[in-house]
Amino acid sequence: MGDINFKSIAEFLNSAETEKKEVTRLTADHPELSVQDAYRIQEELVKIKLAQGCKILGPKMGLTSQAKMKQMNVEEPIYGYIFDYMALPNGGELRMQELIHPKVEAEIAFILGRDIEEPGVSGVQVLAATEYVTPALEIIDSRYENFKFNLPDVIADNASSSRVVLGSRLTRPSNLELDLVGVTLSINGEIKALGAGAAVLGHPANSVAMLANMLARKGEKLRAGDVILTGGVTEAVLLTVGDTVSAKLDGLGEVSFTVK
Ligand code: OOG
Ligand code: MG
Repeated sequence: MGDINFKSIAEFLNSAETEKKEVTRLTADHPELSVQDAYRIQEELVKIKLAQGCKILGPKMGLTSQAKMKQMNVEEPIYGYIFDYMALPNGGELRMQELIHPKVEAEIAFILGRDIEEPGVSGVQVLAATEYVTPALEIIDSRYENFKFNLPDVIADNASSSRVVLGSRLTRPSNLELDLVGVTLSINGEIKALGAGAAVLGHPANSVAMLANMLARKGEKLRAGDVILTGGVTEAVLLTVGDTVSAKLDGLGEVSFTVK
């Protein structure tokens, strides 16, 4: 797209995040915005954050389950980046006043033991490169009005990344069947959503494989130590002040936070 400055759009989206102000989705004024343009904007956004001293914890996948794709009305997995300032301690507090209209989703996170750079990598190869898996609660907070967007909008907005809480227990993936791991997401003790690892592209390792392949096309790779969110197993749930949120994942443990 000729008349658009990727960097200034990235600055616009970054200010929406820091000022906690929702903005009109980009495709309302620029319906021609492509997925490729959107990733260029995301790259500029990442550069802005890195220049501000933020560190990347790892890339993440989004919209990898039918539940999420249906809820957001977007039909393709995407990736974004999780930064150090987004991490909250397990059992910690999320401050509502720092965010716009946050939602929570339960995920399985992978921690890599070595780099993955070979193109066409499979889920089996991903598992061999994975040191640990751990439960995660991702707090997403689209910068767009009413949490509504098209595919290029959400890509440019760093896949709605906002906060993340990782579980305290790390488990080696070797003896687990991650597709069969049952997941419940509860708020104030009431189950709001539930599912199994298989909801994520048949097996969460497939999500990491898809990510590796998407990055390989850009000449990038997954690195040892990267913490990778594989995408919400179920639909995301809107948060309210006073909520105590917890996810339980069979064999992996529990993760929680409260909303202040
Ligand atoms: C996009 C982010 C999706 C996931 O796990 O599916 C995501 C959104 O739903 O706003 O993080
Ligand atoms: Mg997510």
